[in-house]
Amino acid sequence: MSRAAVAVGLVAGGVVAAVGLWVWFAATTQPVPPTDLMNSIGMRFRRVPAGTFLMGAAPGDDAAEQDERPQHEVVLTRSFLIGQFEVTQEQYERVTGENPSWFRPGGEGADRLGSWSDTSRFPVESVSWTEAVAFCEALSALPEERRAGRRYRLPTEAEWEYACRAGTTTRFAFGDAFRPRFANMNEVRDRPVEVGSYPPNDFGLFDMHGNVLEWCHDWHSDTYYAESPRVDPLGPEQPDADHRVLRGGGWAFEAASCSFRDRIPTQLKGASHGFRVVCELVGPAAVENESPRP
Ligand SMILES: [Ca+2]
Repeated sequence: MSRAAVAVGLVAGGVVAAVGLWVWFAATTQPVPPTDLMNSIGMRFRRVPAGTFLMGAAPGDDAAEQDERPQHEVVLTRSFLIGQFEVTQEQYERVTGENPSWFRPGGEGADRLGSWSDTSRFPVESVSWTEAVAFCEALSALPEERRAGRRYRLPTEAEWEYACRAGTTTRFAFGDAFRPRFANMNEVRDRPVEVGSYPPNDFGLFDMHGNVLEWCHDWHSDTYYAESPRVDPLGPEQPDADHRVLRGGGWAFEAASCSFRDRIPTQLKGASHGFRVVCELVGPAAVENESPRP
């Protein structure tokens, strides 16, 4: 079925009418839920509400690793704006002047792109934790972003898992079993795809499961969950090693549940490693937009 036919079908079914503001993106992408903020380079954000959730693997999840246990209650006291999509190659290059991605025309993975000649909406990958943080700082320093009172950072691991679950308690945000139509992972494909090619979760976020793994702010520790603060945890102060957390699995990995944790050294990078960012409002923008604490 053509994209136009699908769009007509959706309209006829009342789906688009029901949500009013949904827009239609590029050829392979899904309808995009309403965006709460779009910044000066076109990055879209959703405001995720404050709330309480169970972080980590449920006791009966036999596939979970030890560092996903024990499952524990976490309270996030503030809402936050998180990217609806992984940072794209176009966005990364616009801010840094570089596109380090393996999967781009001229890149080492170009032979796997098939007929794709434009990877601008692929997630940027082959980015280290240090480079992801540098991107956040460079984006925050853009004149338009400074004027608007917007600062960027990586999500904390708790924010990431809360955003991924989107109120669900199953292993994946789409159920307890992996289903390939919901995420680019489990080695179904041999490369990343354009961001937003799979359905969003209930918070309107795309590709939390799969496509590329996403760097989080936190250091990794195998034992952190046994001692994590209940309120707004920021990860261990002392890591087991020079390891930061990556979440969500990727195209080259087995199906990764909401609680799955990966970690690698801060300077390491690969063709499965990308990120998304959180936007913080400061100054007058914060007063106008920040939700009250619960
Ligand atoms: Ca992802």
